[in-house]
Amino acid sequence: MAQMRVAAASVPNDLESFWLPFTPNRGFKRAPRLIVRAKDMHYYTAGSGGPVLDGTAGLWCTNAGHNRDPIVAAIARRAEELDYSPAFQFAHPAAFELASRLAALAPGDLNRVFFCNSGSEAVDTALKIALAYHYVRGEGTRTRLIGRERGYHGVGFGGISVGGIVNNRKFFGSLLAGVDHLPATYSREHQAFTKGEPEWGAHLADELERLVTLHDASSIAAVIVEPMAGSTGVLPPPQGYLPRLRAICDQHGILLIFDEVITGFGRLGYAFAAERYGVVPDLIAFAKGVTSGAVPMGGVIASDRIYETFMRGPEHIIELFHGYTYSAHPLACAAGLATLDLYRDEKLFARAKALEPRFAEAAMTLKGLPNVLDIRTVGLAVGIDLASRAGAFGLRAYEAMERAFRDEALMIRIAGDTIALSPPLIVSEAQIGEMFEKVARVIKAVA
Ligand code: PXG
Repeated sequence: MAQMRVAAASVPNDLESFWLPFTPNRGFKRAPRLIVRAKDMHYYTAGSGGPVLDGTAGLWCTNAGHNRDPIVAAIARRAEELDYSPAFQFAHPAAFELASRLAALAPGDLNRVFFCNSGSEAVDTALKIALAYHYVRGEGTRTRLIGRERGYHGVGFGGISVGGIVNNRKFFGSLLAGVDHLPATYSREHQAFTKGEPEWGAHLADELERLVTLHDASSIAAVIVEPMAGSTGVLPPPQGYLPRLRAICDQHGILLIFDEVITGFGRLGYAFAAERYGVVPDLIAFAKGVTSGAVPMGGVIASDRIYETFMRGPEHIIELFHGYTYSAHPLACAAGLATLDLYRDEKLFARAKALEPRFAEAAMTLKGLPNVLDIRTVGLAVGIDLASRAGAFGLRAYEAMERAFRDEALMIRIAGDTIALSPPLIVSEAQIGEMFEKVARVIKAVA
């Protein structure tokens, strides 16, 4: 059949063949939302409609805005001069340059950068480095990985195993063995309508002590958390929670991994959330904002101590049996360098920090609208919980996303019945106002 279609004079260009990721395919194909180009804060659709305001920086990634000229030019130049060079046993100069720039942005002794192509790969890379680190230093019994309920760490088997989202786990068999989870840090009862880090909840870090008592530290390799849980609805860490987690990890020789795939590159007003919270993890997973979404790239920043632990044995032997064909791809490195230049030259992280109070204030104007159960803000991110329609979890927010796109020319993200906004860091104060006015109308429309 496939052969016949290929041989046919004309292959139909319809919507059937593309199986969309994390999308209800039938609904989409009945009424597609097609984007054909983008610039700065806006998308443009296939029809004659006007610009659509990007309320979400793509999928939390276009932090410098869309199609920025210096990034586009850097990618074009690199495509002409070096399409590809092997990632194993060979390298190209821009990979070293980007790694140095990232090491300079990262806190403490996080100076060693391993490249991959997505957040999911970054997470699996970080977990594998943690396991291998203990192995090479002679503590191979440390194999257990600890994640957190409501955590999102991508869709690889490592990531869904340490992740805490039931729909990302339940279809996929037995997952990784030897994983446990900390409780989520969110409590509506104690935290509703908080701007920034809630006061309640630091004690939940002590649950790690309980897991250490249960499993023994000698079996635990690493703990992985998002400093701010993004995908499950913007859950900022309680005040003091992350330092406590760090202290408990130190006490028991457990590595601390921050998944900064969303929080990295200015979302919380700093290069990394680690800086905002004054906590230096052992490994940072990053992706998304490193290229402002323009070319897929991810990676892990490891401490000097971890890197140096691997640098032993005969010098012709590979120290870490891990890597991807497209690790440090030339186009991604070019995009990354141009993106970091933009962040620096336009002071976009500081801009996000300066806009945070205005953004939080505008978000809180939604309080009191029909079905709004909670609003959480941190940096340039907000989660807005809506009450579910009876017997139809997720339907109200789905309708809100549809209406926002079609009636208000605004792109929003949804998770269950939570709306999430996380605009590019170039957003203006006027656009922040516009965004929340549009969301207010949408929330009323789906009441
Ligand atoms: N870790 C975190 C913290 C993430 O948020 C990943 C890993 C995986 O990245 P990749 O590049 O493999 O997708 C993510 C991705 C949403 C949304 O709507 C969030 C993500 C991706 C798509 C949508 O919140 N996060």
